[in-house]
Amino acid sequence: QIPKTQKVAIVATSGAKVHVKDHPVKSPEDLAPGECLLKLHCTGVCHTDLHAAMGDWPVKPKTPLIGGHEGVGEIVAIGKNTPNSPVKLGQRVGVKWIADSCFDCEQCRKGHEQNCANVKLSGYTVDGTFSQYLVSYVHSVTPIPDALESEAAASILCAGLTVYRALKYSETSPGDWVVIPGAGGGLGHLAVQYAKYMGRRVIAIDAGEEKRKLCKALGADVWIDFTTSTDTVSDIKKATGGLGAHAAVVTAASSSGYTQAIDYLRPNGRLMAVGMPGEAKLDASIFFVVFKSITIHGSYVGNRQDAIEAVEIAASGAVKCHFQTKKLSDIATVYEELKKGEIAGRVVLSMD
Ligand code: 8ID
Ligand code: ZN
Repeated sequence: QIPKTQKVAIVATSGAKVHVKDHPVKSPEDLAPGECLLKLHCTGVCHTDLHAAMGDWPVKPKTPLIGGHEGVGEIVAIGKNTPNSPVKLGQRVGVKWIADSCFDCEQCRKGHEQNCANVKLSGYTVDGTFSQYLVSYVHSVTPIPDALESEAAASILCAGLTVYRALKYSETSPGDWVVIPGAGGGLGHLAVQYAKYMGRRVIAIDAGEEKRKLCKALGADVWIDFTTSTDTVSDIKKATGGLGAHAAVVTAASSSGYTQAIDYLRPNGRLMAVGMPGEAKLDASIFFVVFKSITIHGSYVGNRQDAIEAVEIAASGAVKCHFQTKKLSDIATVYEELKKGEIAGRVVLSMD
């Protein structure tokens, strides 16, 4: 009962308006070994999908493009002659940004699947989850535990996984202070929760009453509104006994989220660069990076193991995505709201 056509949200060329249209479903007979066909339940909308639709990153996406990389669905077919599939027909699985990688190159062998030269990126170099049916890869999908509903799992597959890994490599300890610029957004609100789960103290930075309430409800110790604070560095110094924060996990989608991080970090602090404005340069004092022994660490999504760990923490109930559910046909409005920074938490699109 797999249909021949489906609804997808597609951009014809970079910067064109996203629209919903009919699109063929790949026939199960045509799946290559290692491929599987998913019937998607839902997908999150990440700010990266907006970058992809606009084509505003230096590495360009394919066009026409079906975006999306936070999908959850059920396996309805597996390619013939697929050896050793770790997932079964009927199983619920998630699709993340790393759609698939070769697993045999140096980067893959070291667990850096993100940096595989032959990586496939969901909703960027291959079509993504803004579709009812999707071709995915049995060795790269993430199994979703029964305790986690599809809508609650969706945004863990990019936003959750990404901030979980950034915190994991932040070299902070329980009790340490972590600053999160962008804390009210999709990645940021999950970063607040993973950080609290790991016993860190959190300084949440974002704008507006709705995001303040959300961050405080999720356990942020300190809130700073970047639109009204007159001196973020001194606010952070004050909150941390004059010493500065141990790490910053910057999830803001603009370069302004990176401003002053070197100033508010304490010596040996880590700047975890996560937010990806397309054109901006990192403006950091070389002198103080050296003088304060600061580490700048680019943290790019995560590998299969990071995904499983992030999902398991969510399944335990310790981290919950705060989301509104909308329909695939609402996607153009969701992009407009993301552009204006109006979404506290995430939007998840239902495919039914
Ligand atoms: O692997 C990665 N590194 C990765 C993975 C997924 C997403 C990186 N990203 C990137 C996205 O491409 C995007 O550039 O992270 C960025 C944030 O994605 P998002 O969380 O999906 O975006 P959002 O929901 O719009 O949240 C961004 C928040 O940043 C705030 C906004 O108010 C919003 O709440 N913000 C901005 I814009 N400027 C800020 C500033 N100067 C700021 N918050 C504090 N200070
Ligand atoms: Zn994403």
